[in-house]
Amino acid sequence: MKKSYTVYKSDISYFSGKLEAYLRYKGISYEAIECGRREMDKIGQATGVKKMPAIEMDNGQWLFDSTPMLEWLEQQHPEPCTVPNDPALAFLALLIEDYGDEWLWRSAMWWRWIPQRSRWAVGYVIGKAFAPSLLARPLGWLFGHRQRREWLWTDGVTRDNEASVRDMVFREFEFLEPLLVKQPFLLGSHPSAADFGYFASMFRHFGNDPDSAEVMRRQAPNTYEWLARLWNASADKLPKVIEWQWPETSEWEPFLTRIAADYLPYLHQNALAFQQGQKCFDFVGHSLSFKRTKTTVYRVYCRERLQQQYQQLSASDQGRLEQLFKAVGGLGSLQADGVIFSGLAESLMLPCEAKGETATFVRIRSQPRN
Ligand SMILES: N[C@@H](CCC(=O)N[C@@H](CS)C(=O)NCC(=O)O)C(=O)O
Repeated sequence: MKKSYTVYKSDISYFSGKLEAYLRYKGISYEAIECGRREMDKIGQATGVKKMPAIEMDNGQWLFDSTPMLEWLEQQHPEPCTVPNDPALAFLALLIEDYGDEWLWRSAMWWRWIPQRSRWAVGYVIGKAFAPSLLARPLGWLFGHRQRREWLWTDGVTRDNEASVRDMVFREFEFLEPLLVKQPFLLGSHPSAADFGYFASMFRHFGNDPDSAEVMRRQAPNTYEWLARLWNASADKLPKVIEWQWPETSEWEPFLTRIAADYLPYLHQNALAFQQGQKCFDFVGHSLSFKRTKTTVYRVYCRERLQQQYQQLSASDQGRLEQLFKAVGGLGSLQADGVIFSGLAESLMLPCEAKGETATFVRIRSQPRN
């Protein structure tokens, strides 16, 4: 029997892992289809964007892009809730989801595509999914080359800063390890949007690829355990009452600093570059800088969403967040220069009708980055 949701995904895909963990926790049944060339073409023709994951519904409508997808699904399937009922904490959960989605991507690309063992292993898996056996290895090789060029060497990563990009994951372990000893999920007793955002890089990349998975098993066993806990979480195994924690314990400080002094300034500088029509810009952050990093319209949309969510908060909730971030540099770069519109918001309103684009149109149209 056809399920109402057909999920197009891959078992090595960052955002597919995020979506599937969410669906599993919610107890939402779905039929999963592993993506190859045909499925990717189908997604592209239906949504206009050739990226996974995507969901085809039995009424012919489609969902795509994991963040608006989770938002839409949350409205349809509110229990168990994954967005805290405290509006300030809800904002924080969405901010962490976004940070996990976008900021950890670069380090995940480093760990997948730089160490030879991981590059060959994952390249082969991708090659097998997209080409006949004989061509799997050459295609995997080509894909690895494309990924390194697109997401590292032409995106601000150089021989000088690549060690810092590699080490981003260790900064996350320093944060996650003590936190996950104290509590099962990032914001307390139950999974929230923050967990799912973090899960994308941690499950299908860091916890999966040969080199980083071994590093995680040895250096971050609590994080490794959390991956399985979240993947296998369900409301009936958890306490009836959700206890959310306001993030004020000491391990949060370096993490909140990364958000306030690296990620939000990155989103701001990226949005300014977009507004000024620059294809790339020199990002300067607190712990990392990227010369000639690519301007990414999708991340202008991410900032626009966060700004709108922040503006909807009451003055007192905004005040609590300001207070939380005060010691680590404040939330100034979230608001700096006002809302810069990406022009993407309308196309990401879900669900969407199947667009019926031609495969050629989707192929020649440039892919949005993330
Ligand atoms: N913003 C999108 C990003 C989706 C995305 O980047 N998907 C990757 C796999 S994790 C993809 O399909 N890439 C196709 C490609 O690189 O050609 C989301 O949150 O779903």
